[in-house]
Amino acid sequence: MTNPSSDVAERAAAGFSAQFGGQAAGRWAAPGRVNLIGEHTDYNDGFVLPFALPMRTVAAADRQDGEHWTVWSELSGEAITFGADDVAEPGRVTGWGAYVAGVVWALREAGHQVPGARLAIASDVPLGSGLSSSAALESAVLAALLDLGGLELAPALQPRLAQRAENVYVGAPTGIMDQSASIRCRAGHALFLDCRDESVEHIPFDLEAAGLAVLVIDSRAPHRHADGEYAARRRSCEAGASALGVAALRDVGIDQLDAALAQLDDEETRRRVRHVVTEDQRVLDTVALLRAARVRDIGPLLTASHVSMRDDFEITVPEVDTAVEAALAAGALGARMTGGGFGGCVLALVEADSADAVAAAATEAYAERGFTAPGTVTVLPSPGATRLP
Ligand code: GAF
Repeated sequence: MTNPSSDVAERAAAGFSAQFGGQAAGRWAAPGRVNLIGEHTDYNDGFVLPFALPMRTVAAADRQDGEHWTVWSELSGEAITFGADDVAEPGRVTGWGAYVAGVVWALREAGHQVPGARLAIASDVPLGSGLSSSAALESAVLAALLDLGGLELAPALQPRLAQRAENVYVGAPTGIMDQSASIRCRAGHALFLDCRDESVEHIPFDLEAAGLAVLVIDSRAPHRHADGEYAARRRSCEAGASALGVAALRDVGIDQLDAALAQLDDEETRRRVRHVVTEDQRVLDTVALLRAARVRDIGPLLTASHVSMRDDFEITVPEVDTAVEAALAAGALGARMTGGGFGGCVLALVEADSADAVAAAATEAYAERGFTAPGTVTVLPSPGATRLP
């Protein structure tokens, strides 16, 4: 993983000039995220607590005549153009361009007059690491198109639109967390999101004041059937809710968990339900501790979340478990996988002065097991999507 670079905005602007000539009308940035706690709860109408990363995706853009969108990406090194026919229905643009076309499609479907545009995209959000590079791309493009077109869409309504781009146009059945984090997070805070009504509370998460750091360890594990397994977990949760006669697993309170589990015949469904119900409670407990400025005390909740993902939800892989175990053995206050699973990143809450030692311990544990060396970086809660000056 690269360290957050400050020049991603300059790269987008320079890419715009090189590709299209002239200056972009503006630059819009949207971050990736880590989820502090609350995994696979969003599509169960539950609670999540992500914060935005300093790594972000930037779109340098201006309008162009007609219903044409031309998008250059630093990563692919190529420009694609699509028109009104391509956004008339989902699926016509594929690959990375689908995330951009999907936003245009979703805006038009919601009745907005989307201006034609030229966009140059640069990003330092790592791809395929479970840090929401897709949501960052969607959110940066959405911010650019809204501003360029003078379109009115309240920030609280933007995540749902970006999620529709991903769910319907791209075809990935993800929840509302990642787009909400990219658009609605604030610097120095975690975003406590109720995924049922999308109400939010910005919870102070001042790591520096507490003498703490969040270390993100990129497991570099190859994603193993992540899309199919994610969809399978959703189906299990829906089956559990249906068997229990509730609209969503959010409706099973922690006090009702034992009774609910006793009603379920299938052992796998029982474990999936137990993860979601206990994870919702861990989010609420974490929020209560953070409100009381007891940041260190959230460590055991983070680790309990990991154990639940490993044993009940079964979405971890050996590289991820190794990173968590090594971090804890080296003195981390808590550690867990973050994101959808089957690879991706681990976050460890550490004393600020022990971040290097915990990172070194993870690297050593990987070497002992013959895994590709992990990426390590410390991160601070950063701002959500914004137009850059
Ligand atoms: C992925 C999804 F995109 C989110 O909606 C969420 O379900 C997460 O996995 C698991 O918590 O990031």
